[in-house]
Amino acid sequence: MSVLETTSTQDAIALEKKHGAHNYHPLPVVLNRGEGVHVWDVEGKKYYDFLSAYSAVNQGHCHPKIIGAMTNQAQTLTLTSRAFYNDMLGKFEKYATETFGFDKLLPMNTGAEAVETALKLCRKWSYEKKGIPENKAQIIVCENNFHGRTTTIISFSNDQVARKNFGPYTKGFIKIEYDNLTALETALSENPNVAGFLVEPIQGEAGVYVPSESYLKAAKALCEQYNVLFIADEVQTGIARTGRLLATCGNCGCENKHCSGTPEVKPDILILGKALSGGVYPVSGVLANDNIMGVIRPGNHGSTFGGNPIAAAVGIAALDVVKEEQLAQNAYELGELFRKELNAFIPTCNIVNAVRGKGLLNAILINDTEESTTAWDICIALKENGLLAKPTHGNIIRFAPPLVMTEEQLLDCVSIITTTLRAFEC
Ligand code: IF1
Repeated sequence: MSVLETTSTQDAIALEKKHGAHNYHPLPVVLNRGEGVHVWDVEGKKYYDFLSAYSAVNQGHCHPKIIGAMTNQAQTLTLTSRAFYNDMLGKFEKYATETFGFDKLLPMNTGAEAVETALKLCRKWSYEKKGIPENKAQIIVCENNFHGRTTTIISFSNDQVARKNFGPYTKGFIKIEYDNLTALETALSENPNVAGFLVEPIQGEAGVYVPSESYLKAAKALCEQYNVLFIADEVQTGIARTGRLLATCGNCGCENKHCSGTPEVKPDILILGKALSGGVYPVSGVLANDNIMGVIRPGNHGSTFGGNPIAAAVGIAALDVVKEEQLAQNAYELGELFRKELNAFIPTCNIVNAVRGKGLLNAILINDTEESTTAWDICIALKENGLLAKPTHGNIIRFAPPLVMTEEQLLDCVSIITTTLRAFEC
C-alpha cells in the first residue's frame, strides 16, 4: 500500500500519533483542500477557516495569483543561496521597502528567524551606533509575549510550557508589563544599556489583548527620548489583519481610508512573516532604515533560503493581492461588523463575557475559568457546525478568518458561532 493512499480522519490522526513528535494538540480535523475562506476535510466536509493558520492565510487559501507566481517561479529557478544574486530578490526588496516605508529589507523565512534577526540587528546597532559597552546590551520585552520558539526567544517568554527544561537561557532581556508606560519609563531610566523595546502591537497568544489607544505611540516617544529602538513584531498583526496594512501603520502609504486614525507609529525595526507569503511558503523579513540596517555587513547574518526566488515572487504577489483586493479596508469593515453582531448577542446569553480585537483579529472570552475545557468543547462544536477556530486559553477563542471574506459569509459565520454558543448556556 502506498504511503500516499487516501486516508480517513481516524487513519491520518493515528499516523501522526504513531510517527510524529507530539508537539501539538490539534483539533481532530484532517484537512486536504483549501480555497478562499474555506477548507475541506478528508471526508469532504466543508468548513469556514477562522484561524487562517494563525493569520498567515490573510489572502485566502490557494489564492490563484500567489499560487500562479509560485508555480511559475518554481518551474524557472528555486534557489541560488545568497552566494550568487538572483533576479527576483531585488524586486521583492524594492516592493516591500516601498510598501512599508523603509530603506532596507533583510529577508528570512519563519517569524522566529525574523525576530532573532531583529534582536541581533538591535544589539549590533547598540554597540556600534549607540556606544553601549560590549555584551552589556539589554532589550526590553513584555510579559505574556509570543515571538516564536527559538532558544533565545523562549528565554524571555513566561509561558512555562514553552520554556521549562530548555535552559540555560539567553541573557540580556528585561521583562515589563504590557500596556504599562510607567513600567517602560522605569526600565528605560534605570538601565543605561537598553538597546531596544520589542513589542507586539496586539498580543495574540495572550488572548488578543489590545493595548490602550495611546500606548504604542507613547511607548515609541519614550524610546526616542532614550535613544532606544522600537521593534514592532507584526508577524501576526501585519499585512492587513487588524484593518490596516500594519497595526502600527506608521507612514505606510496604504490607501485604506480607515488608516488615518491613531495610533500612527513608525517602528525603527519592523518584523513581518506569515501573511507576507499569503501562507503558501515561509517568507519573513526585517525592515529598517539605513542608519540601523547599515550595521549588517557580509558574513554577519543570513540563511540559505532567505530571499530565495520563490519567496521573492510569492512575497510580491502576496502584497499585490492585499492592495488590489483592499484587504485592510475589508478587514476593518468586517471586523467592526463582527464585533457589533457579537456585542448584540452577548447580553442575551450567559456563556460569553466579551468580544475584543481589531479588524479581523478577534477573540471571545468565555464565561468559565482559564483551566476549564469549555473553549475547547465549543471549538469542537463549532467544527461540527462547519467552522474551525482554536482556543488560546481554556476560556478564550480566537477568531481570525481570511481577509477575503464577504459580508454575507461573515454574517453566516456569526450565525454559526451564536447558534453554537447558545447550546453551551449554563
Ligand atoms: C505555533 C500563538 C499565534 C507570532 C509573533 C513571531 C511568531 C509568531 C507575534 C513566530 C507565531 C504562531 C506560531 C504558532 C502559534 C502562533 C500563535 F498562538 F502562539 F501566539 F499566531 F497567535 N511573532 N505565532 O505570533 O513565527 O516562527 O511560527 O513563523 O504553533 O507555534 P513562526
